[in-house]
Amino acid sequence: MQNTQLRDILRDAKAQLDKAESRVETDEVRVRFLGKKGRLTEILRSMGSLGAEERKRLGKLANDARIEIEGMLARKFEAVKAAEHALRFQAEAVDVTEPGTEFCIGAKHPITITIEEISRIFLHMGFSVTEGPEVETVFNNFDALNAAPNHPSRERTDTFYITDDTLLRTQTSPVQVRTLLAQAPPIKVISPGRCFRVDTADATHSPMFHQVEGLLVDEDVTMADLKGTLDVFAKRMFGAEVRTRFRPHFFPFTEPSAEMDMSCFKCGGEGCRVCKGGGWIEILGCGMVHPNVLRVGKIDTERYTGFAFGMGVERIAMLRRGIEDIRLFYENDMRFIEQFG
Ligand code: 2NM
Repeated sequence: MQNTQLRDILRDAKAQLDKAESRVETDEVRVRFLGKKGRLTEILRSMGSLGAEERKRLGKLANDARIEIEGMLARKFEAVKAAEHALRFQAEAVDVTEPGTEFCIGAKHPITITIEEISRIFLHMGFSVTEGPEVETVFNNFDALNAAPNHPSRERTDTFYITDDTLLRTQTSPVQVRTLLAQAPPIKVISPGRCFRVDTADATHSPMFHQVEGLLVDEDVTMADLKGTLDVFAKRMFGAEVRTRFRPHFFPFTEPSAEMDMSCFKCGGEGCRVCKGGGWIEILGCGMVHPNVLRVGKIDTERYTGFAFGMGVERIAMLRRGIEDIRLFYENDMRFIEQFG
């Protein structure tokens, strides 16, 4: 009778193992047959009541069955383990020959690069860099800079007002007004930053743009210091071979005032596309600080004089890098931005 039982057990164990699909299911089969309450264990336990002969014979058969089931379990265990691994390897497979996903680490904006290049040159000549707010008072932006009460640049058609006496600065010179109010001579600063003017954007205009302005106040400062400083700047920025010239101009905050041209860095002054045939390129405005401006900072105008200058960063960047449209700086097309990093 136990003979047939053992055969059934072996057949069932084999059938159940054939169906098992995982290590967990395989182990469940082991428990059902070889566990404490397993079918084969029950048989071995029930043999206590048999006679010695019978127990010996059945004991051997049951033991053979146990060994066979253990063997099947071990083989099945290896098989499902291999199958599980194969599945997992397939799911986690990495094609190491595939090109990596490109990731963007960013690049400095060409305006940032240009501001850094300009600043470096003036830092080498002993200037400090000062910054100030983009929202300014009408006083700092216009009154302190000697702009007449009816000066056209004050109009709402030219300047972004926030209230009657606050605005978006139209130049960075209010930073220098702040410096004049806060410090005593000698003063030697440059102020890079954003400026805003009501303007329709085209290839050369943007309502938001950048300037670097400079201010130097000390005893015995003359127009010769201004010319020497700005000539060195032009040569360091555009090449040692460029020459500079100063043309009379007018600004409310300087007297006398001038615009500085440099000989074309492309054609050397022969006349080409870059200089529009003239051989000279205008790069900045400058002048000797108007006494009215110095007096805002309570500076003794008998003892001190100063020079100041201002340049458009976009214009310098466009000239140096052959960029033809100012709007490219503000479209944030990475194909443009990445070319300068
Ligand atoms: C320019 C041209 C000439 C200028 C003047 C001052 C200040 F505050 F000292 F009076 N800062 N910058 C200045 C002078 C700016 O830009 C074309």
